[in-house]
Formats: sequence, C-alpha cells, structure tokens
Amino acid sequence: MSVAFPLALPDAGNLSRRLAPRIAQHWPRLLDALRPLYGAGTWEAALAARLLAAANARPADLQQLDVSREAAPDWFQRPEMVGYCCYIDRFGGTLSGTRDRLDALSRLGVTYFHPLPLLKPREGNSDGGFAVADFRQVDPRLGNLDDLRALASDLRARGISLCLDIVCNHTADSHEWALAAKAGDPVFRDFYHVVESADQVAALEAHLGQVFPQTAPGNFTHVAEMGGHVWTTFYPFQWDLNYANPAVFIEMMDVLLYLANQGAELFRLDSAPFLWKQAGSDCRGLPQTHHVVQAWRAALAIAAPAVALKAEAIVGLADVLPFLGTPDRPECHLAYHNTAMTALWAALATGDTRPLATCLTQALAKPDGTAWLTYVRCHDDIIWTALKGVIPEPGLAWISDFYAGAIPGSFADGRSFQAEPGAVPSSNGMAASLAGVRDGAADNQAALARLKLLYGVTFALDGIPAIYMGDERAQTNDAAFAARPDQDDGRWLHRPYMDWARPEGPMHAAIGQFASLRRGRACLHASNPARPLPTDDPALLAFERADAGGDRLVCLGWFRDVAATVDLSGSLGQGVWCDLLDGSDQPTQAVALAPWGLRWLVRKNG
Ligand code: OTU
Repeated sequence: MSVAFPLALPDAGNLSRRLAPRIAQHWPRLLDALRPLYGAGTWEAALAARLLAAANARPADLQQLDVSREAAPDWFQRPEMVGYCCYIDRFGGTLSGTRDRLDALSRLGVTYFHPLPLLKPREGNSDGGFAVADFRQVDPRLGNLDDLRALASDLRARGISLCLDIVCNHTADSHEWALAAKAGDPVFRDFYHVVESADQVAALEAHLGQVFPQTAPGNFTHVAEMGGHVWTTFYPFQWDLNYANPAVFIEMMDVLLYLANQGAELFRLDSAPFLWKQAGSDCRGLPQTHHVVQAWRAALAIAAPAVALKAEAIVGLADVLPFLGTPDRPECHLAYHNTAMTALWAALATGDTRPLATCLTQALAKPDGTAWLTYVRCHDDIIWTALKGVIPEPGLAWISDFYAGAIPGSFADGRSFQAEPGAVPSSNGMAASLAGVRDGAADNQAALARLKLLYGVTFALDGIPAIYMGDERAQTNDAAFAARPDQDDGRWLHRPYMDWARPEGPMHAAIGQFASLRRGRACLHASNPARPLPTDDPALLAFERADAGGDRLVCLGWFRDVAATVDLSGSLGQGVWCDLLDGSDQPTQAVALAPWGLRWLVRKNG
C-alpha cells in the first residue's frame, strides 16, 4: 500500500518547499493512525486536499510562527509559561472588551490564554458553550471572527498564546449537520450514532457510565425525526459524532486547521476519552480514540506545526498518560494533570500528602517532549473518582463530604455535584470558597494561606500552571447562579463574573511572584519533572525540580494548621538553603514552616 502523498503539491507561494519535508515525515504517520480505522480508500485524497487547502490559506505571520516553533519545539515547556482560563462574557464582556483587559493578564505574567468555548453555541442552554452550533462562527454575543483574529494577534504581540476549545466529541443538535440529519439526509445521519430500538439502547447502556446522571440521565435521546435514539453522552442536545465515519474525522480536522489559521496556538480537546464508540465497552479511552488524536497531531504537524494539542481527560492517570503518546506515535503535547490537582485538594482536607506524592511519582512516566497543564480549579467539578486506586473509596467519600461542608469542623464552603447512585459525588465551588474564604469574615488569613499553598505547589510542578479566573483575587462562589436562566447545573457555582472592583490582595501578589520566579529558572523547564522527596511527616509534601546544569529547587508544602520545624538534612544534606518566596535562610536540619506553609528552596550560593 502506498504511503506517497496522493496529490501533487502546487508551487504557489513556495507551498511545496514548505510542505514537502513535513509531508515526508508526517503523512505516513497519519496513514498509520487512520488506516486501521478506515482501511485504505478514497478518503485519503479527500483528506490530503483539505490539508493542502488549509496549508495554502495559512497567513504569513502564522507561517513564520510555524518555522520558529519547529526550531524551538519546547516552547510550551518553558518555565515562563503561565496560563489563564476564563469565560469571555465573565472576564471582558465581549472579545473586544477582553482586548482592553489584557494588561491584567500581562501583570500576572500570563503567556497562555484559554477562553472557554466562544464559538457559536446553540440557543438556550448550551452547557456553557460546549454545544457548538457552528465551528466557524463566533458566538454573536461575544463578537465576530474579526474580533477573534484581533484578539489572537493582540495576545501574540504580548507573547501570549491563544488556546481554544475543540468540542470534538459532539455538536449541538442545531448544528447544520444535525439539522441535515434530522431532515433525512443519509450522508449526515451517518455523522451521528442512531440506535433504533430500546433494546439496543439497553444493551449499550449496560456497559456505559453516566456523566450527568441527574440533569442528563442516560446516554441516548429519542429523536422522532431521526427515527431512533441518538447517542448523547452529555446533555440531550449534545449529539456525539460518529468517528467510525472518515468524513467526520476529516471535517473535524478541517475545523482544527481553520481555527489554527485564525490564530489559535493550542487546542483543548474537550472530552477526548469519549470519541470512539464500541458496543460492549464503556467507550472511554478506546485504542481507536488514540488513533484519531494521533492523526490530528500529524495533520497539524503538516499544515500548522506551531499548534499544540492538549487532552482534556479527567480520568485516572493510567488513562491520561496514553493521550501524551509515545515517541513513535506522538499524540497531545499537553494533558491536564487532574490527579495531582485532585490529590492536592485531598491533602488539604486530610492533611495527608502521600496520595499526592504517589500521583507525582506515577506521573514520572510522562513521555519526553510533553508537559502537564497544572491547575487548582477549572470550570468543572472536582472529580474524586479519578483518584480511585490511590485513595480508597470511603476516604474519597469523606473528602467529598468535607468540601460540601458536611464534616464537622470543615473549613470548606463548597457543594456536592451529581453522581451516579453509589458513586462518590464530585465537588463544586471556587477555590477560595473550598479553601474556606468567606467574604466579610473577620479573619480569612488561614483560608488565604491554604489557597496560596495550593497555587504555590501548582506553580512549582512541571508544566503550564493555569490560573482560573477570579482565583487571583480569591473570588468566592457565585451563589446566585440558580436564579439565572439555563443555569440549573451546579457547576455555575464557580463560574462568577470577574469582580474587577475586588481588591487584588495577597493572592494576586503571590501568583505574580510565582510567575516571576519561574521565568528563566532552568530547573522549572517542564522537561525536569517534579520528583517527590521522602519526608517523616505525611502532612509535609516535598519535591524537587533539578536541571542537568545544576539548577535545583525544592518545593515544600505543609498541610497542617500549626507551625512546625522540620529536619530535612536526611534528603537535602547539611547546609543552608534560601527560600525564594520570603528571602529567609533555612538550615536544612531546622526548616521553619508556618501553618499551611509553603517554601521554594534553593541552595544558598549555589
Ligand atoms: C467537558 O467535561 C467540559 O469541560 C464540560 O464543561 C462539558 O460539560 C463536557 O465536557 C461536555 O462538553 O465530564 O464533568 O474525562 O470529564 O470531558 C465534566 C473528560 C466532564 C470529562 C469531561 C467533561
């Protein structure tokens, strides 16, 4: 079977000179990923034509970016990388309003900006924009494509890369493909999964979990016009795409390339584990799903090599790691480090950092040339079941209750989210509220120390640390969400409008300091993983980041509400280390820790 590119390369604008080496390297990889799914066939020429057209349409400034990123492929691993995630309407009102707020990002040292979905959603409830009606249009309430391109180029001028969501598992029920399918077009019917009988639904359901068992029970929705039950893993208006159809792969690849050409530099692959369906399985993280992602990676490497992929797989670490691929079969550049995030919150509740150290040790299996997206909070719930196997289930249930405020003495002000019967409910709430900040309280000092501890550890891990909008001002829950239309989903508790009038306060200063200390610090390059160090006390987290050139940083996190002095000479040797955060000297045999203390230690004079 031929692995030659099926089309001649036109010579317009040096296209062939630019593309030939990339095609030689990545086209065979792309076929290698897709032929096991689709067999050899006419889809190959159709796909090649879309790749060429997108490469041809790539604006000159982005072509230049491609060249510079090919020369510096570690750009997303650099220590200066700092992320920021928000909803556009809640941050800047509109895309152009957001362009006026970029100083707020630069002041925090941000180099990566991830606005949550901003493409045209369905009308009414759209799951916060995760039900996309048109992948090539911006939500008209936020602006238009010109505004998006302008935002991308303003960001790039500041050294900030734009990350966009690719909601690749499903479309809105009002997307033109879904409308055509409903109107009876067999070509588009084949873009979705339609199951005819209730018995077939029951047989499939027997193996499937449920993501939203209360607000969206089951995985199928009966649609009369379709004469059957449409596969809808999430809300009934989110129709799962049928990746067994090569036309679906090609269309979604084209969406990636189109948005890359508008200026997106990273893509968050939403709900990545769910792409491929196979009767009799739980349809999560199937091998074919990885083939699809590997093929997207190869397509981008040909037509838009500046662009990086990030997997959104909020599952156990063993199921996240495959999304980072292998040296022969590269997949995503980045993946959410959700087990570290979840274990961090677990440590804050229990005072036991050992599960977190376990997660960090397991994460050492991450392949070279990739990085984690590290974070404290995001727009979703904290999913405790991702720690199954790390913390026994009764422990996870206790932690879930702790963050719902149901354990006597708990500092947390969060709420439980829906779970399947018998499963541990996940948790909602802004980071500040979960850490115990209460607006108007006489004393938020301990709560702020806890929030700072979480962010300080997250910024010391290997990868891009991402700030969730509002955390930099310790913004609390938006308890009024339920009164708003289409906000019956409990996750809106932690999706407030940015309170620009709120004082920046100590969290802003702390995050700004973490970001500036990261810059240029060789050991904090993502190629140097966080290695846990042994400690005598389960409440003490210690890990080191070390560079081959000798740069070394040890992060300490103390997960207790009392001050302590600890002896670290066993793992660090005798000597004096300096804390970059407060400038103090700390002899290794007597390191002083404040309640919920955090230290970034470097060897003195070394
Ligand atoms: C994602 O989350 C988004 O982040 C959510 O906001 C969306 O509602 C959802 O997809 C549908 O588009 O289950 O609780 O392993 O955990 O895809 C959040 C991945 C989710 C899933 C994740 C999903």
